[in-house]
Amino acid sequence: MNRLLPPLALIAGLACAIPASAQFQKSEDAIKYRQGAFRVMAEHFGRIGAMANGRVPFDAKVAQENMALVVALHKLPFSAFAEGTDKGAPQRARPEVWKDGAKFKAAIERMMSEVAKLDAAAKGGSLDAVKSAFGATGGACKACHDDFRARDYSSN
Ligand code: ASC
Repeated sequence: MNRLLPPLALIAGLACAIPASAQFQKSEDAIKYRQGAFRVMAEHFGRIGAMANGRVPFDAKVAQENMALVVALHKLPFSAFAEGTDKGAPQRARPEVWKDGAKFKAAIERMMSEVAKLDAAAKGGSLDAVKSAFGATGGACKACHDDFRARDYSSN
C-alpha cells in the first residue's frame, strides 16, 4: 500500500496540472464557462462592494463568505481563454487577449494579488481595510477591462 502512494500522488498531481482549457469540448463551452465564472464572481464581489460603499451595513462575516467565493472563482475564467476561443460565441474579449498574452497575464496577476489582499482584509474584519482593498481590486478589474474587454459583444 505504502509503495502505491507515491505513484498515486504523482497521478493526482498530473491530473491537477492539466490545464482546464484542455477539458472544453468546443470553443463555445470555454466562452460560456468564462462568462459564467466572471458573472458569478462579479455578483459576490459586488456584495462586498455594497458594504465597502456603504449601500448596505458592513457585516464582517458576510464579507468573508463572499470573499471566499471570489477566491474560489477568480482563477477559473483564465483557464478558459485558450487559443481559438476568440470565436465560437458572442463575447467581449478583444483580440489583444491572444495577441498580447504577456500583458494579459500581467493584468491577471495584478488582479490575483489584489484579491489575495482583499481576502486578508475581509478576514481581518476591518471595514476601512476592506474599503481600501476593494478599491484596489476594482481598479485591477477595470484596468484589465479597459485593455482587453470590448464595449460590444462580437457577433459570433
Ligand atoms: C465589479 C464588477 C467588475 C468590477 C469592475 C471594477 O463589481 O462586476 O467587473 O467591479 O467594474 O471597475
